[in-house]
Amino acid sequence: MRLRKDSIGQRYRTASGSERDQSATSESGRRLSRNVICTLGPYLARYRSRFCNWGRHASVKLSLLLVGLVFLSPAALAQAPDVFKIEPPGWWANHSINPVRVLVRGKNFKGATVHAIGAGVTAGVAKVNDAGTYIFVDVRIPSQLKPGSIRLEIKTARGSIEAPFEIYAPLARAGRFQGFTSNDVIYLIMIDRFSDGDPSNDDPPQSPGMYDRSRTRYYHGGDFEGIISHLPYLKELGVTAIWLTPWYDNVNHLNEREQYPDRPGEQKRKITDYHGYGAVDFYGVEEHFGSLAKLRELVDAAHKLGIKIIQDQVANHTGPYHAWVKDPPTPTWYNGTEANHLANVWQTWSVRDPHSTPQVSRETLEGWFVDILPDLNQNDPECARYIVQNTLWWIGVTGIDAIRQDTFQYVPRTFWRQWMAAIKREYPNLNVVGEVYDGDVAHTSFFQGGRARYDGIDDRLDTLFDFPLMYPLRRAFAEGKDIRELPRILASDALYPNPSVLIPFIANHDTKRFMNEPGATIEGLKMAQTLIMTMRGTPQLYYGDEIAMEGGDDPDNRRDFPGGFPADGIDAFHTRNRTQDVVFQHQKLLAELRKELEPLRSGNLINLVAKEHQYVYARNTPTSSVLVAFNNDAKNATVQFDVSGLKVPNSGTLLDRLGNVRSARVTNRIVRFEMPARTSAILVAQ
Ligand SMILES: [Ca+2]
Ligand SMILES: [Ca+2]
Ligand SMILES: [Ca+2]
Repeated sequence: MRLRKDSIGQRYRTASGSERDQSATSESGRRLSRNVICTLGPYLARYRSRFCNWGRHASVKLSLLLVGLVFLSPAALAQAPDVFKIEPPGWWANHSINPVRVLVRGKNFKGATVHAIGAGVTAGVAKVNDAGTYIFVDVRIPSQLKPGSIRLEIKTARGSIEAPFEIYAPLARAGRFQGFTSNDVIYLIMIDRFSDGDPSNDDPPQSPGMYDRSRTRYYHGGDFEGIISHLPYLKELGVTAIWLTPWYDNVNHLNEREQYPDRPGEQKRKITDYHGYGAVDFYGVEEHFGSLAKLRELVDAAHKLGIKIIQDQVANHTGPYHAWVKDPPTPTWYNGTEANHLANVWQTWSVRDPHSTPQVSRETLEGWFVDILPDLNQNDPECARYIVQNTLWWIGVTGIDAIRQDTFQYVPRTFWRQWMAAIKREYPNLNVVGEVYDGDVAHTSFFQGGRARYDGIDDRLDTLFDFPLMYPLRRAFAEGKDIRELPRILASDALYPNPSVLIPFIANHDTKRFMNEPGATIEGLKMAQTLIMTMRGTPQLYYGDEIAMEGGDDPDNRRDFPGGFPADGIDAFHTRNRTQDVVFQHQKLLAELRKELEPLRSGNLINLVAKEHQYVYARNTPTSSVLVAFNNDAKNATVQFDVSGLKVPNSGTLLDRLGNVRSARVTNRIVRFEMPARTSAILVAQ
């Protein structure tokens, strides 16, 4: 057994890195069998501290183990059970999931029984896989059990071994597990590319040679510490929630399976999984980013400033180097095997097509991404349960507020229904946004929960990113095309069970930067910012857009934030050039106005003017209205419309809080004003 406690004592992980577990442990087995007498000393020394920690029974257990070892032959010892990993490594009393289903990975488990040692905890019947490398066992935790360490004893005819299991102290609920609302402004951070606050983890000892800032697909050093130190910057910008790209432990060596050119036109080369979407340990934290303790520090520090944290979770697939790929816990854990699987064909419409068949949608639901990423089979009840518990574990140990779920449409909605129900049962306020990367409202809206679809399934998903709005937003404000595409898309809002919670955005880590669109200008970017910050739902910003960062397709859209990497000698967090500051100040002002003006957060949306280059809508509560106007033309425009039915005076003057419209007079319910070329306005009653 090669488990050790991490720095905060909340969990255990393998000493050598999960992807090397098996080779490392077979070495341990060989060492043990070669010479019992020679290896007994160091073997026991390795475990002494654990035995000492286990209290008054420790000396008895140590004696039993000694007796066992002395009379076992080396061959028998080699066949004794060994434990590599316990998932989850702990759980809570009084949790909505009890018993918790524990997955033990190791070897020589054939015929094993599991016995829980400690304070009334009980272990159910052990289910062992054919290879004897996994045990599934239910661990039931009595409701009044105090936090602390217990042990799971795994016994076979060849020997026994004990593995630690933690009973966690639950985090206080106040100020945690909050969910985001339309009062929030979300900011997406790609952890590796935002700020390097701790150079000591840039080239970690367990994963050397993956740090090189000159390579677009290597680690660049960004980490939790860098985010902690820039929380005040985000606060100043008006951010109230941060979506962090995945922090799961990714593989500790170069990824040879996925090879891409560093830059377009160059030769393919090995890459790193700096982006975090190739988990090899769903209970681990990527060491380039920091530790679980540092992550918890980040969540707490953000909460202190009134900033929520959104975890990026991936339930569709693992990285190609996950230990499960060579040795799956069940025969159907993945959809197919490394040697024999479907490739994903991206026929996403087939998943919602009432005329489709399971055979047709299979390639989309079960195919491996880029033919490489092993596709988890959520129809396997053990796999489904693993994912559900893993989600609840992260929420419970970190205190996060919401989840962004990756590749949502590639997983059976029957699973999402079960997963969402489990989340809401334990954390009713926590919400989930799903990634359905598609510009068609008829398609995206199908995946929002709240309504059973033709197949009788309501997947219960809270909300979605507004991809359908992103495309026309870019065409209008970057390319200068017909702005009426925006109200035309919004006209389809009724297809969503709840459009008022959607997440409008300009860009994310999978799109090119707005400034790289043909025709993009600072004026266009500012109008796009005005739109998402005054639109229904919760706006989401992409790191660096507030200073007009440029970048083409992935990975060029993930450049290092200027200022996050001290060696660069620039610091756009504090010192911006004129252009950067114009965009930053506009974004900041929009956040202030959104905070101040309730209609922008919770009002209904009424379209008032839709012309080729001008667009005006109102956001209305029962007591007040805010008018948002755009002139997307290259020349000034006169805008005029009727304000009947809005909460604005029938006569008087409206004030543009963005300062672009000089005088907007209302006369006999008609408002009329001049708008300068390529500007937006937020008009309120004086
Ligand atoms: Ca670092
Ligand atoms: Ca790693
Ligand atoms: Ca899938």
